[in-house]
Amino acid sequence: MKAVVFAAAVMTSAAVAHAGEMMKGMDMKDMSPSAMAKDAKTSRHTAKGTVKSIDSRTGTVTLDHEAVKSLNWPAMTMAFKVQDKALMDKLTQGKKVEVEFEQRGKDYVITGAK
Ligand SMILES: [Cu+2]
Repeated sequence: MKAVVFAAAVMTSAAVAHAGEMMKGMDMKDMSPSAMAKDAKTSRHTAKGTVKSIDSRTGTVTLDHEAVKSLNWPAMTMAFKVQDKALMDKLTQGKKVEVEFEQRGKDYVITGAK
């Protein structure tokens, strides 16, 4: 019983560490070559996910999103910039959304949501 609880705890912390890695991966280090090539030009992507938190001061939202095939991203939780305030207002905490986003430099910017 103890061993099972321990294993579950290890798995949970590993998952958290992995999420952290994925966030760093956003800085291009861990991206596969094909994903990097796609990132070189501005292209649009869509992601389905749930709004986890909103920071209106920095204009970012954190999404728990499903895999994004066009970027070779696995499902993860990460922060996105939001293009403008009107769009920001559509993103409420806990809402399930489908967002359209694009890469601008190091940022991923949400340009549309439904
Ligand atoms: Cu992501």
